[in-house]
Amino acid sequence: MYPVRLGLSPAALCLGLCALALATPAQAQVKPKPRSLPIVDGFWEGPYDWPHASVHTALLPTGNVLSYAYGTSAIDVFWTELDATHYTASVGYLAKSLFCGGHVLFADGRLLVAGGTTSDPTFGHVKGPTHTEFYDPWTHAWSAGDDMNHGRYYPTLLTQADGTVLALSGINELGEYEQVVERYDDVLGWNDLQGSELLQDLYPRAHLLSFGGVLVAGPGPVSMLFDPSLPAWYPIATTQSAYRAEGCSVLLPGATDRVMLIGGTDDGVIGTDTCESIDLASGSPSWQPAPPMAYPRFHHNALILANGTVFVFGGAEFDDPAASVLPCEIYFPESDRWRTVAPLHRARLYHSSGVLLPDGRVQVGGGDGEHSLEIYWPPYMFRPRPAIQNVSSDLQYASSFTLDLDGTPATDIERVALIRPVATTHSVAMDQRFVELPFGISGDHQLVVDAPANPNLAPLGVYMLVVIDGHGTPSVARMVYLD
Ligand SMILES: [Cu+2]
Repeated sequence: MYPVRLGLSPAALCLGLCALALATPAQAQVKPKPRSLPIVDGFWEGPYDWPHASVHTALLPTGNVLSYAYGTSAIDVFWTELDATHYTASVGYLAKSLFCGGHVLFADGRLLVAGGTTSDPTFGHVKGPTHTEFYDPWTHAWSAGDDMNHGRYYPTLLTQADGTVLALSGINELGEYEQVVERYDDVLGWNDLQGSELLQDLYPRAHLLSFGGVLVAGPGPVSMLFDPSLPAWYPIATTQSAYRAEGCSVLLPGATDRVMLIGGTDDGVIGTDTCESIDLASGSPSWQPAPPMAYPRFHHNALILANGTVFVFGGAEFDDPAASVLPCEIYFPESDRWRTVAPLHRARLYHSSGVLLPDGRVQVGGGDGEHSLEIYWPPYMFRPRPAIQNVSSDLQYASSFTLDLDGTPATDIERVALIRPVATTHSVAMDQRFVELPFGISGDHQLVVDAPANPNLAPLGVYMLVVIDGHGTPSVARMVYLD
């Protein structure tokens, strides 16, 4: 491993930008033309040169960010761990090719990576290995996990209520679509769910719902509901768009079991700006049109921000790098509207990824051949922010806990939420969820908060805890463990 150092510290940057923001209202009177301000549109920091294209990016419980890519052989595969606070990175090599595998933060805080690719990606990678690896964020070391029963290239991993992990789909070791769903349990290892066979798309858009069912929302048009306890599959609804390949699917904040599909491509050539959503809590769920984005996109990513809005970056309007979409967009679930925000510095297309950081910024990297990293500062980074002074880092299901605020009046707080750290690749943010918690005021600067009672709403494991004020401004997150 060797260290990498980036140029600019967040503190120095904030000082510069805050000065810019403060200087502006007076200028606005003589210059009414709309202009981009960080406090309105956010700000993209960077780009920084990076040792690899970040095909896979995962937030770790330490607050550091792990990313990795591909190489011409397994020993060529770089990984990096970035300390996004101090802007230092460690770089190493993977023992196995985990490129195009699946990943989630396991319940114990290690990153579980399953599958990958067995052959040189430049010559077509058509077989999936059975191997799995764990990355330990505290020792910065990889170790081999149990082999799956089936090889998987382009699988999705999804954490269940009890912290076990499902592996869905992927191309197996024979080069065929793997139809069996298997489950990882750290005592029992990997086991097939007998009777779970279903031919699925690669990297299925899977979401755990409040009643324990799993919605697989494409990218194909027929949305399936999977009951892992039986197991059994049921067709639940058909999308209005035929196909949403390379599009995104988000379990929406501010609702239970509401999922939105964002963009994608039906033919692999032309992207769509259309979106649609489904409410699985309704009696007869069906896909309904949602407001379109300002730009058609595929190969984009959609990440839940710290204030419960949905940030979309990257992608292209059609299959040409010249058609890259640099402007980004934020969806506001409460008002059901999109807003276009600051443009990326670099195109973020196929094999790009990103994660929400604990301080509320978004780290973005990759795209094939794009050896760079840039960091989005959402508009809330430039507003006065509420702050958490003290909270237990170990939360228990169905119990309340006190949360002390640092100077922020308790009456300013409108929402308290747990945000699951994500691992992203191929437009899929595995395990992404934003869980709102009921709370009351127990002092001038103190809240009493109810931890989730239903583990399907918040599976066992690590979360970022945030408080959000009436302006939609979130605090810096505290990492907590829910069990
Ligand atoms: Cu790939």
